[in-house]
Amino acid sequence: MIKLNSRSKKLNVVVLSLGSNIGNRQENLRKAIIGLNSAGLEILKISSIYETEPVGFKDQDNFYNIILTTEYSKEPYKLLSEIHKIETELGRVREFKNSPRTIDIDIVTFNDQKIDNESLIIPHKEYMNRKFVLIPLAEIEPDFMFRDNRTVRETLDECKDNTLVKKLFRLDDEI
Ligand code: PH2
Ligand code: MG
Ligand code: MG
Repeated sequence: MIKLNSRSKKLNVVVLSLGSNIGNRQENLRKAIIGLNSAGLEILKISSIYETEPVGFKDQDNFYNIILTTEYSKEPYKLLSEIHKIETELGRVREFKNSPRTIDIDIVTFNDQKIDNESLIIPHKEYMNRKFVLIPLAEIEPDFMFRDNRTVRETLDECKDNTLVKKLFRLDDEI
């Protein structure tokens, strides 16, 4: 009997968007990445950190946002429950829609899967309208193709969001 190594498992490519606008934003992002890695996600690429103006509810502090590309061997709902655990551990309290948060981890895409129900929508409904998602993703994977057959670069070219998204620095050395 040949023992297959774990690399032979089917791996899903998952794009994640992380944001923080309470407390030590850089530290919150760093801890979230470590949490995701401990939960079984293999981190492929990490964008720079971007300081971004809030989209939606405006009366809150600027965010730090980052994009990760990852590989994951389990199913989307398992990932969602791992994400909720990490968000809770990092002190996230859900007050109202788009309220300030220590950490928010959103699944942007999960392979080319489409899921649409109460607890989980994939791809993320708003990715095409958010420069804080598209600019960091374009930094690391400009030719990545969404389900609609448009690349990140093309989606960004057509995005009408005009909030400020300012590149700061890379986290890699600190993880
Ligand atoms: N997240 C939101 C709503 N608005 N704005 C910025 N700049 N960054 C975010 O991560 C963000 C937001 C909902 O999750
Ligand atoms: Mg979000
Ligand atoms: Mg979220």
